[in-house]
Amino acid sequence: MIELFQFPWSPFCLPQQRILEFSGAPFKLINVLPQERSIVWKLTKQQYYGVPILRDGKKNIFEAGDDSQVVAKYLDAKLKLNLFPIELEGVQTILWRHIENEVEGATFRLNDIYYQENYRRAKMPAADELQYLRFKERKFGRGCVDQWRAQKTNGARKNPIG
Ligand SMILES: N[C@@H](CCC(=O)N[C@@H](CS)C(=O)NCC(=O)O)C(=O)O
Repeated sequence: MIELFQFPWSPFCLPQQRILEFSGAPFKLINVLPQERSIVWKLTKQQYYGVPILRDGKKNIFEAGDDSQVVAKYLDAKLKLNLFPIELEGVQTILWRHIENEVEGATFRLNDIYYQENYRRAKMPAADELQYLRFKERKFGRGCVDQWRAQKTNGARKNPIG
């Protein structure tokens, strides 16, 4: 059975989960603690510590670069989903890097506003929340999560449809 190693609220991981759900294939989700990735490091033979990664039998699948889509394309080919139609390959190559950087980056920040609730919901140890906050603040600056929370509706439609 395919196993997806992930953070449950990561916009880099959620699409892989949705692809698996869409496919109808049996799969298992394994939540990796953001501060403790030794399982990922071991499975990738010390080549990668990010998530998501896949384990499929003896194969471990992980990204090759910031803009690669190794995991999604592996699932697409294995499960015969045709998510990357050949006639759209050019457009997809142009658009993908923006989705990868801007869309997934911004949505990650929006999900991180709820990191404490997310830890609880995923039954991840509450004691690790501090390390998560520290990691975010070292990357994005002190108070970043509070700032994202305060700014979360900026740019949102005043009268959202639906
Ligand atoms: N381009 C990769 C990016 C994956 C990525 O950035 N994952 C984050 C967490 S969801 C990560 O593990 N970053 C390394 C770190 O946190 O040190 C993908 O789409 O899978």
